[in-house]
Amino acid sequence: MRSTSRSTRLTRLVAPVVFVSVLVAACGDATEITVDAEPAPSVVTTVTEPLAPATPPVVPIVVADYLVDGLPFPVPPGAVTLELTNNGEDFHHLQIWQVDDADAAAVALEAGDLGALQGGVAVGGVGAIEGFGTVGRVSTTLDPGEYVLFCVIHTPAGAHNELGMVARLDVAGEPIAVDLPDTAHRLQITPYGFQLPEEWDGRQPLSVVNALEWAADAEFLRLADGATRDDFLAFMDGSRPGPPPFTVAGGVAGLGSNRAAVVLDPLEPGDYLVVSFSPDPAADMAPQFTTGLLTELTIR
Ligand SMILES: [Cu+2]
Repeated sequence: MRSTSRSTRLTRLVAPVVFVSVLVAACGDATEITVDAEPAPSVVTTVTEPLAPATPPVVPIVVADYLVDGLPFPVPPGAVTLELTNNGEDFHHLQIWQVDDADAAAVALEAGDLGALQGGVAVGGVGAIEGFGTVGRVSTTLDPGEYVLFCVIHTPAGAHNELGMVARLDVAGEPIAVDLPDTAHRLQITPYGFQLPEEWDGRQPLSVVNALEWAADAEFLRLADGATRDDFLAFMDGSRPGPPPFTVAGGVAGLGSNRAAVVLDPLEPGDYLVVSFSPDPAADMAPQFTTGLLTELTIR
């Protein structure tokens, strides 16, 4: 089976990369990580050197149709950069929630029970991306504990969590003293809608702050030529047949109340929608894009 062999291959491929990237980032240089690097003793010794300033360590997560590759060892607490690689043909995002019992939550998610997340904390994953090999990067802060990584996108193939796109992540060990990347640009999620940054040209890192009392997301959808916000709404309610009138372009997946995350990837010039797909507890759990979290954004 294609998915099984790919899973095995990715696990082998990714494991040493993760190890090296976390260690290397801890000593202040998270720029280039190569696949054939091995966690050699010389790398380990450099961790103790007090090099600064540090950037958040990179935590690479690979997804495909329809799996999420988990990490075989804990990630240190603190600021991290989640680096999502979509090695599938469908589009996928990376939701990351802190929960009391990651194994129980994973079983429930695979059974289609999102109630398992209640009482957990959405910490800001990577918004949906598409195109084989596409990468999306979001910096966020992880406290020690258990997490589930998953995709809840529905496409004609089904609900991706029910197709197996669930994995666990443990955060433990010595904290790494780094902050989220500095940004001059901020997108706020407020009770009155998205408050867009005033002078952002799409090329610099963007801080996303959720000022709501519940989780929300801020995903970027690039509209197809001539498509409008109404075409998006018609597609979502099923009244517009055919392919999506947009492509997905990253952003921040579920982000809990009063939390911040930083989108690192630039947006190409074009017409976008900023959308929250999260359920609205103040409106019978209707998707938030139907209750105010839907805004147009043009990048020139
Ligand atoms: Cu998916």
